[in-house]
Amino acid sequence: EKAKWPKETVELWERLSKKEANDVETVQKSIVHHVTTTLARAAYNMDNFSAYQAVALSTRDRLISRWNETQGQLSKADPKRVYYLSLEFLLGRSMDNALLNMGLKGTYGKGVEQLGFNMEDVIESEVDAALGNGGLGRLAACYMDSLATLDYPAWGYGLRYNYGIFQQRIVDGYQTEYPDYWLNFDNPWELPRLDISIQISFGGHVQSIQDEYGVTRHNWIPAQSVQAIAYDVPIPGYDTENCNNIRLWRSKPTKTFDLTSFNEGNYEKSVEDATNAEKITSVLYPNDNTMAGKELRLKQQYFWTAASLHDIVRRFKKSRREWSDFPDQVAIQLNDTHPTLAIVELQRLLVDEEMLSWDDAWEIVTKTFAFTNHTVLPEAMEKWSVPMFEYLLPRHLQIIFDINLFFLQKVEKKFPNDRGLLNRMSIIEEAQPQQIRMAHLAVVGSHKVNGVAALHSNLIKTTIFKDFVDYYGEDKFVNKTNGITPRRWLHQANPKLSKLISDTLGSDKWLKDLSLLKKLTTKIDNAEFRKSWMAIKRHNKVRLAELIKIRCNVEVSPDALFDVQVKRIHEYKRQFMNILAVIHRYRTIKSMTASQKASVQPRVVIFGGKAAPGYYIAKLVIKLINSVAAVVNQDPAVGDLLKVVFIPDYNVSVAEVIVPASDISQHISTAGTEASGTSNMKFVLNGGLIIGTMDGANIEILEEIGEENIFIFGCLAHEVEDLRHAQRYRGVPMDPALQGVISAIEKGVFEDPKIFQPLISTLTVGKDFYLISADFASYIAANQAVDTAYKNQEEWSKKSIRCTANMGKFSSDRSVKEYADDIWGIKSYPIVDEGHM
Ligand code: NBX
Repeated sequence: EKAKWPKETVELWERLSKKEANDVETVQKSIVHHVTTTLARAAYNMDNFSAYQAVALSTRDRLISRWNETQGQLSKADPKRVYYLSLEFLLGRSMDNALLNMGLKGTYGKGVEQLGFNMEDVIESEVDAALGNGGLGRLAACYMDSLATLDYPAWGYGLRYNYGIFQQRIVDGYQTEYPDYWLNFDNPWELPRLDISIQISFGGHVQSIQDEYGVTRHNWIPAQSVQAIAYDVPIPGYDTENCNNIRLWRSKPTKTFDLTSFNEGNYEKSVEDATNAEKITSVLYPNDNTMAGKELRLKQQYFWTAASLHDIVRRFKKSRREWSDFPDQVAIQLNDTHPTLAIVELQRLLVDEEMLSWDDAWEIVTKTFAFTNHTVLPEAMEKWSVPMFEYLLPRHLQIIFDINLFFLQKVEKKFPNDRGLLNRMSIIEEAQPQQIRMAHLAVVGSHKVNGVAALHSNLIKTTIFKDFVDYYGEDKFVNKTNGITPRRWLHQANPKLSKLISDTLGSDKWLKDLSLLKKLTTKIDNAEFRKSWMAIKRHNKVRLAELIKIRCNVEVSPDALFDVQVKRIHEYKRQFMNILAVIHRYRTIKSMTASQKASVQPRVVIFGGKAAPGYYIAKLVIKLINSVAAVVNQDPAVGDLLKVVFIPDYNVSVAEVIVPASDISQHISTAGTEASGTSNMKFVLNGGLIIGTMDGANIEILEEIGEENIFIFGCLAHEVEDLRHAQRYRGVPMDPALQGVISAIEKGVFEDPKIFQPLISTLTVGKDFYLISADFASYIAANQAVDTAYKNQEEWSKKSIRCTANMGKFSSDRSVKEYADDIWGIKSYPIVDEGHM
């Protein structure tokens, strides 16, 4: 196109599209420009929020240049790309992260301060992008940061929900939910692509006809359709010009569709249909690790996978390659079973629309997809009822039945005469009504299946996917231990520690090669260094104490041991066991003489996390924590020896304050239930010790940091089954200490005991599914070991440094490299800095 232009025009464009300079004045000019034009404000009429908006707009300009340059160069080179399909991207705030990754934080900081604003306050004005529930969504965000930082050609695909995860407030000790309308003030971190609109259809019926060669062709005649509109979120890498993209889809009514009803004279119906179209991307489902089975959720999943695949296929077609080259150009990663319909949709596009043979199409499909499993909990396994599915996606249902038929025929060939096996492996569960097992479909349609920590990857091979391992062989099932981005979780969240590390190691290279932290080990015996290390922890604790004062109106001493459990509230994560142990601690202190009390290690127990709105037992746990806090915090017999707080509305930006301030954090799931956990990695990276069970990634953290630096307790995964059996059939009595705690609750020490009866019932002998009683004694002992260890601050500081020093493995850079090499077959593609805007 450039070639058509006269030389002068080309030169003019080149001259005017030179990249902006990185000096303070240039930055300030751009900020002021946005204040006076985009925001239409006067300089003296500004608050922190409008300052934030202006800085954000200026940051966004630079992001867009990098995004354009990266996408332009990648379009030309057209290397193999990975597409990460995730219904959740829990990004949190963007501005601080973008400035740090682009190396512009210092310049912007200076510029903003000179303009009369405090950079931290400006940063704090940003609302979180909370388009996720917990670990799964945050993992997607960490992986996007690593993919960009490592210069991998990668796009994320997700949904642009109008409402993210609900806001949690505590009213009378109970969780109450409020809508998170995060788009109230325009979102500067997205680029609406109103020109990119894809029609997505639902319902109707299938027409089967013979073509001229006598082959039966299936034609889906849908009943309705909506539009998918693209919104692009730029993801800048750290210390690179590469800037990747997350494309989020928004649903809109189609114009033609409105008109049909309208012309039929049914104005009301046409407006109703339009509203229904917008509903699809209205709200994020707030359940984690449970399956709700709602029709709207299925609509979300199809809307998103169909739009994404259409986009991916369109991009592939531009290169005019053979269809058989598709898996050499495209890798698609399924983040849990939520995007599994993409497998069916690609098969449908290839067979029905591109006229490939079934077998050729299926080979392409299975070479393209890979699937990550995040849980073994049965209640989390996605299943869709066949009648509901057929109503929404009739042609896709036929294809699923065909996939299943051909698959079971092969299983039958390999393992003849085993009806039980066929029943177990079938994609269709023979229930009333029949159910589609999405995990089976995902395994059958993918070339690799991975778990998210070593233990978990082994567990899925021996439990939920055992038959599939027997059929496909071991090689299809691999482990990819989760990781976290050190850019957000250390450099951004803990700037003082980041600086100390860079000063000590002589560079900030460790931020791109986390194994370099190992060198900190040489500083462990340096008292001066340990002092600086602990001073930073104390600074971070003061900051958290301020947040606790503001959010909970409780004063806590930064000299006490800060004990943290923050994560989604779930029975398997055992926050209940934690608060029961806190009650035990409270009762112990109450029974002490003054001189005994003098040797108690003061502790602040900090909880945070959301419960799914319909999860009654989890919500009662929150109520119990708050009831215990109310009693303990005002008991003069306890004073500063024990404080309990529940920090409301835990989210990514609150985590950024909590994680660097923790002395000990709790990762105490029943062995075999937490697939990996990722906050365990965040805490240890920040020099916080952990107490935990032999579950998920705790095991690998232990291997890296050494057993003397972690507090492990409780039964092992392989013991769980026997323990449950013994409980149920041999009536093992409740642990006596636990019995004492339960009696205290039942006596009404913490509000009306009737409230907590359903919670206590979960501990009834034979019904304690999560083995709180079985693990209770060892849990109490481990907590005592923590107290004892903490009293020796010199030794503790050595443990703390050793923790951070040995966390190299848990960078998401390592995880993403493993995916790239072993699953996706993609190479990094650093873009060339041509000095363009
Ligand atoms: O994924 C979490 C696991 O529980 C963690 O152990 C693991 O570390 C993390 C990342 O691999 N799973 C999770 O967060 N699941 C969900 O949030 C979820 C959301 C919706 C849904 C099912 C699960 N339908």
